[in-house]
Amino acid sequence: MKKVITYGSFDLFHEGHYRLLKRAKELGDYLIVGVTTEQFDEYRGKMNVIDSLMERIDNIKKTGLADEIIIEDHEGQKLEDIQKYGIDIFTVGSDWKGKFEFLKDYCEVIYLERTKGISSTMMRQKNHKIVRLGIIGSGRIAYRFAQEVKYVSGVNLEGVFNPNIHSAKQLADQYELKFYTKDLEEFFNKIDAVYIASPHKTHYEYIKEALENRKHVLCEKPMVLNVSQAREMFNLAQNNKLVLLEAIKTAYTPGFNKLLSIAKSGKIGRIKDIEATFTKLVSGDVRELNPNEMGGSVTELASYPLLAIVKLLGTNYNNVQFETFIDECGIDLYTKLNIQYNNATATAKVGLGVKSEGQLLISGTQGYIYVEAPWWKTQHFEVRHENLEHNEKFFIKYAGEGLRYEISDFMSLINGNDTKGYKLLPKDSIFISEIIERFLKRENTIVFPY
Ligand code: C2G
Repeated sequence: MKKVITYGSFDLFHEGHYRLLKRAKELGDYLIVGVTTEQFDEYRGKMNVIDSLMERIDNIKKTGLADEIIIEDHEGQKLEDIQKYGIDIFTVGSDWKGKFEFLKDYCEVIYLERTKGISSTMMRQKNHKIVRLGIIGSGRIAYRFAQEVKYVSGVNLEGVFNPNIHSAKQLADQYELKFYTKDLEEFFNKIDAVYIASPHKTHYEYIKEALENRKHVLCEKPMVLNVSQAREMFNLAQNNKLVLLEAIKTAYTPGFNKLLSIAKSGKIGRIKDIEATFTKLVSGDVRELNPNEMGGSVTELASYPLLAIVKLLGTNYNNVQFETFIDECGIDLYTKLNIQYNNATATAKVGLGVKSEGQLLISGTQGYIYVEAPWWKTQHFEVRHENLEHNEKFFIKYAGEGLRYEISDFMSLINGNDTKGYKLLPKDSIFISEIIERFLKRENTIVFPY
């Protein structure tokens, strides 16, 4: 008797799952299906699972395809099960291609082609629609994003748009997407929501088109480069009851949100000063240094430090000054943004041509918080006091590329689970666009030659 095993969350059970199980069953005589527990999904960074474990097990039972159903609740269980049950074949969808090679020493490993796209009939769950997501752009971040989407339940990456159709095709082929196109109308007709990962000077137009086509939008930072466009887009989204979120991934991570709650809890007294640094040395003919692409340290990197400042001190600042080093093309290669509030001050330091310590320091009247580099991936931070015995350390998981958290929150907002995203509010994004705009206008700016 040939025994086959496969695993999954099988959340919001749909045709893609059914087809996988059917083909898995046909590989042998006896099929065991492992269903992940909430704890294991949490551990492996699978987000936004809606159905309970029991519902997900029942949905498998109803197919009549499983000869046995087990639960998967820990790392390494697959190998144990293969030996425990005398498995001949391990199978899983092709989105996991290459991830289970280590099992080949114990059984045959078969990756079955994943069902592309979400057809309307794929809905077994009435109360939750699986969101059909599209990507605009096919650069580096789009690849990282496509990799992270599979860790979020309730969403399927359907296709990619790029005026450069070859670039779109490359990404679609690598992630086995249902379509790729350079026709924006065709693109919008096939999706419910869009992730905009195009060069930032094109963001405004794409956001506008998407909202006017009634699509929810998650847009890479910096979302737009001036306040009026930011306000206009958030109003357009709100008037159409659509979600518009700026994709500053740090804002949605568990670590950063833990940091904010500790910093605001009074543990370090009243916050008086913030210093947030993000530098990344680049050179050559790259987008970050291209004046035509609105490159420069502030437009490329300032969203992160400004996120920390606005989430800790708010949007009601009094003034901002800039000290910046400009190269011969007018690109800022190192900039300090000094922001004054009524009773606190903050400095953001960003650089593409100067290297510094990528730390976040939150200074208070009773102590301070030190977040080591890369603070924007917030995995470890320390609360430090005058009396060292009171110091505390915090460690929080940061899964994969850290993009699944923003994707998960985006889905929750679309499905209406969250009343309003609190992790990154429109007013926060508007604040960031205002500071960037004031820098681009060189207000209150001292310029140094690089
Ligand atoms: N699947 C598919 N087509 C889809 C969606 C999913 O073939 N459109 C397959 C997946 O490749 C997987 C199975 O259906 O083999 C279950 O999918 P998920 O519930 O998303 O499970 P997953 O998170 O991929 O976990 O230990 C668990 C395994 O790693 C799979």
